[in-house]
Amino acid sequence: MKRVITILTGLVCLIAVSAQTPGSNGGNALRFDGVDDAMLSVNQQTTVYNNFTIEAWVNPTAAITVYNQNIGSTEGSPFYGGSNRYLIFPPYGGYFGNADTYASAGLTVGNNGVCVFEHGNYYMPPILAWSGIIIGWTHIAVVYTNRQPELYVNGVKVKTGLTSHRLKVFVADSEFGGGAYGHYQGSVDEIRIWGIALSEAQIKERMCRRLTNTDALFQHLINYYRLDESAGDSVMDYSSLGNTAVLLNGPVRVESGIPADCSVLYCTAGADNGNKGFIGNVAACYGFDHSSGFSGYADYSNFTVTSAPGKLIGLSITPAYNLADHTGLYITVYVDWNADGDFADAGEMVFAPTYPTNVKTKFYVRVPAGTTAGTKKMRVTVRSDKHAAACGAFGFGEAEDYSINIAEERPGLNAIEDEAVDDAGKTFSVYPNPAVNQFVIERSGYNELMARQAPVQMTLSDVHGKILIKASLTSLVQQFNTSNIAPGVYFVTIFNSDHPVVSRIVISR
Ligand SMILES: [Ca+2]
Ligand SMILES: [Ca+2]
Ligand SMILES: [Ca+2]
Repeated sequence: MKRVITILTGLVCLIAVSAQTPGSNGGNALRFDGVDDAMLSVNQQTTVYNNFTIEAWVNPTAAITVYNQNIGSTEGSPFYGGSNRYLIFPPYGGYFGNADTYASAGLTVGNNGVCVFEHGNYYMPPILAWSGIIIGWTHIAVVYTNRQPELYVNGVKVKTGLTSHRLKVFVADSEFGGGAYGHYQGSVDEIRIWGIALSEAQIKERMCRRLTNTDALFQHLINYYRLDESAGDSVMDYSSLGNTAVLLNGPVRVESGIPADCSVLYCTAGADNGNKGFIGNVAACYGFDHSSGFSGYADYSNFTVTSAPGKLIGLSITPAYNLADHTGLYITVYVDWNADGDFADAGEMVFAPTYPTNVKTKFYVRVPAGTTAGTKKMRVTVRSDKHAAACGAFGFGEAEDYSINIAEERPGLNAIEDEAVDDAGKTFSVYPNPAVNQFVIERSGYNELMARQAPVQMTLSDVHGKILIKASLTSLVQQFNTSNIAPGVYFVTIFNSDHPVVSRIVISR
């Protein structure tokens, strides 16, 4: 049972959910079933090697095996029993003249990463391997420069591969969707293969729009599949080479999910394991109250809370568990206040309690003065071992994205209610009671930064006045270990402002 020492005055929430539909500017796309669907070009280029670029928009729905990258194995072949789902399968090096000194390069793509494989005689190593979250439509580009691949995700370089020992590494541009060594599962759109190594700027500048023959680099395109056809068994190549491709075993035409507004594309983030806890609920006063299971990463940006510059937003995050391992989760919340596509600007980490927690955690975020109107992305993360960065994959935990809409005036609230929210900082809860091996003191009404800057002291004492625990409350939610304290009646004293408040707590086993 939860005991409230003083009465909470603020945090009056009304819940309303608004939804917005993401747009698309990609026309049609193709979805491969991961079993036998494929798309074969009539030509495989034999003059493009060592420097080239493969890029596409992908939305994979199955995992791949992400190996440790190396330059000497045959892990891309079926012998190892891994799950190699080839978005583009690399033909055997012998096709280009010499299987021992040549290779070609293709890639596997899953919702957990990307591997680039080279293929020659007893040679099929993952020369680049990246573990990361790819959920929802995502742009990927593999750039080979002097036989060394680099991977870009949403226009940002995320991994550098090893330099090939092969004399020539040819681009793979004929077997899309995979083959005997494993099939890609998921959707794909805007496949472009270039005979040159594109720079990051060149990728970013082109990834979010269709290309025409007026593009300054158009002459270097050797395959360009828009995949916009609505029927038929072939797809057109919009490069000057006319490498028409035919569809095998019925890839399905679906609506593309290339974002309508590509000016702001976010880094990916998320975890691959929820067994040490995940995000069970995120709620925003006057906004939404959203529960979910474990998905590693999930985009809930259709859930929106509206606020205004200088105003507070009341939020809560509740960890959830499938297993008994409740060792606690570090909560970290980011907001891209200036909407420039990152969470790296000053003040964009808005909440990061220093202690891991198992319990519902309430806090307030104040919208910076001068924040422009419009939708801002909020990224909520929990991680078992430390605070999660805003970008990148991590092991145990979860990441979820939500939206904050900034209006000129916050609807439904006035200044008096804001003051009430600030006053709520004198509220402390001690629970559970009775406690077994731990109890928690939860402090409401302040954001985490204010809690750190204005710590208060607490003691746990027995009926004779002997102090057993003495600590500073420097976080909104703080746990105390009672496993070494004998069962009995105790008193928690919190020295808040002028007068201490005392709560009776029972420890029982
Ligand atoms: Ca398309
Ligand atoms: Ca979740
Ligand atoms: Ca930013």
